[in-house]
Amino acid sequence: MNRKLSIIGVPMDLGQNRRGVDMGPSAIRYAGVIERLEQLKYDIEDLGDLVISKPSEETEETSEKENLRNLKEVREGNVALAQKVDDVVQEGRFPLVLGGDHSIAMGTLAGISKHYGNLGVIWYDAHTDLNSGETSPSGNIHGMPLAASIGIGNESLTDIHGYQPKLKPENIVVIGARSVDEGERELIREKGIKVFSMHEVDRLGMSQVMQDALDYLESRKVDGVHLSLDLDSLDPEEAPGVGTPVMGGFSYRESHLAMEMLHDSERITSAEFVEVNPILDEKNKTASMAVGLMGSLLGEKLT
Ligand code: HAR
Ligand code: MN
Ligand code: MN
Ligand code: MN
Repeated sequence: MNRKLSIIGVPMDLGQNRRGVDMGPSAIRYAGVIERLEQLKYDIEDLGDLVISKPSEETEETSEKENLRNLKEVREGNVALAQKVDDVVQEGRFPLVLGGDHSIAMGTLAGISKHYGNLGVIWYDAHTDLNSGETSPSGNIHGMPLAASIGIGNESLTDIHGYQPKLKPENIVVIGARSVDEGERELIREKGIKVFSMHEVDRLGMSQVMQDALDYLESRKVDGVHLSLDLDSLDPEEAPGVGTPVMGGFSYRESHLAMEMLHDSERITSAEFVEVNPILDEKNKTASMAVGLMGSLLGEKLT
């Protein structure tokens, strides 16, 4: 594991329409992320939070027409994030990105993927985030980052950082899906995207699913693996601080095991933790959970 870690906060809330997820990075910092990871003897550089601009009227017009809420500002924030992440990877450091809503995955992947020939991704989420303006039931861009990263959707999202696609559909593994829209289902079928839904996890258990996911990426000969973890993958009873909760999610223990297995695989080269919304949370529980999972991912062990 890369011992040099750079933390980037992204107070983005324009990819959806509930207040509060822009405070995710603060909540995660307050839950002690730096102290926790310092104990693991990482060389940590905290790059602070990006500045995200407020929505304009021009944007509102596009939202109506293209079904893409806050398109201009979401793009701008992701363009800035892509450059930050690009610099971090260039310096040989591990980028750890704190969200913010899941639209920021477009910028993270844009900054990372140009450094790899065959990047893989683990998308740990209750949703598959494979919508575009055409298929989205909400117009919320946080439901679109995975589609944009494979080159599907509006050019200003697919082209962030000046190239596309960022990912091959066959290098994606989704884990935890339990809310999938019709258009997303079609895309999964058409592109052959590997999805371990809650059904598979119930049948096989997390241990087997995670092993299968890692074996699958190994068979794809990926040269790096990005973990994109949406806190709504967890059950809302345990992680209530998210904007789009879906019942029937992972327990903390299952997720902790998943993170440990990812750590032990020595395959993870970057990560992001998104959708923490402290306004909807109970006593910063969800942010604390995110920090706990980061600890497990980065090698925290009892013995
Ligand atoms: N699929 C729905 C939509 O596109 C809900 C997306 C929910 N968003 C996230 N991302 N939190 O995983 O509107
Ligand atoms: Mn998501
Ligand atoms: Mn989600
Ligand atoms: Mn354990």
